[in-house]
Amino acid sequence: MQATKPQQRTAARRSNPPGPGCIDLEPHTYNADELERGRWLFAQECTFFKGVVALKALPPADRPEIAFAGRSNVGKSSLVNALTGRNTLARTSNTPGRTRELNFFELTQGLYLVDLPGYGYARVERTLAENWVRLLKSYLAGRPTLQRILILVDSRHGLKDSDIEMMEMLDVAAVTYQIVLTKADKLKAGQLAKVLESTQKKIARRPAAHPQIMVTSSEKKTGIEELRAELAALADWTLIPYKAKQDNSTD
Ligand SMILES: Nc1nc2c(ncn2[C@@H]2O[C@H](COP(=O)(O)OP(=O)(O)OP(=O)(O)O)[C@@H](O)[C@H]2O)c(=O)[nH]1
Ligand SMILES: [Mg+2]
Repeated sequence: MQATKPQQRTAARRSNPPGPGCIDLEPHTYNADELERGRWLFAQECTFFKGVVALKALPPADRPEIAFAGRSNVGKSSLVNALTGRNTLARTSNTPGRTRELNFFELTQGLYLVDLPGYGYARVERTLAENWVRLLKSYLAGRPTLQRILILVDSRHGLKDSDIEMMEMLDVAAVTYQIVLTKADKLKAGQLAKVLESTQKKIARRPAAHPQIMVTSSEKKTGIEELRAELAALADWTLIPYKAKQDNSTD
């Protein structure tokens, strides 16, 4: 399992002020190179690669993956679209239960984004929901190239029991997960700060939780730049034809 070491990565940023899209107990921001890599990477071609309904159909584990998990309707597919700047890449819907497969999107050759079916939604047929949860758990706990799982949480509702259950499973499997609060446009700043603080408290002692919580709105594009920078650090840059911008200043 390739769990990253979030504490080490965060420590390097501790002296910086907070950026607009992320609020952290240990404030930090992203430097120009991190932001530029994020912008560049997510501006590259991103295509639907495969929809998977059984573990045996997973693509070869040959590059890093980032999975988008969370309860039904929290905005997983919308976030994949906002990050990649495409409105219709991943299918979104008002009706919970829209995404029914593990949808693999290929972002250049260096990264898979995996849009997952939601969990914890009572109206989805029970046997179907049980199958999804079984598939999700086996995939999330056993995929060697899974660099990080984003657990999306609707900022109006905060963490629910099904999120806690997912985190407990990932703590045991030692797979790093990071909380992303979604639909931030639906709350006032004060309400958002409260949800953030209570969520921080709830993840503080969890061994596999990334300490930094991202705050996003796919609708207003809040926090998207920062999340791109955060995720770009997980790509395999040896597989990506990237040339850093030259600094031509002559000071
Ligand atoms: N206001 C607002 N609405 C959003 C945002 N993100 C998603 N939504 C809406 O929330 C609904 C669900 O979005 P999806 O992206 O389909 O959610 P999902 O988590 O992929 O849902 P499932 O695939 O069913 O699990 C849609 O009506 C979206 O338009 C956001 O940032 N702000
Ligand atoms: Mg979806």
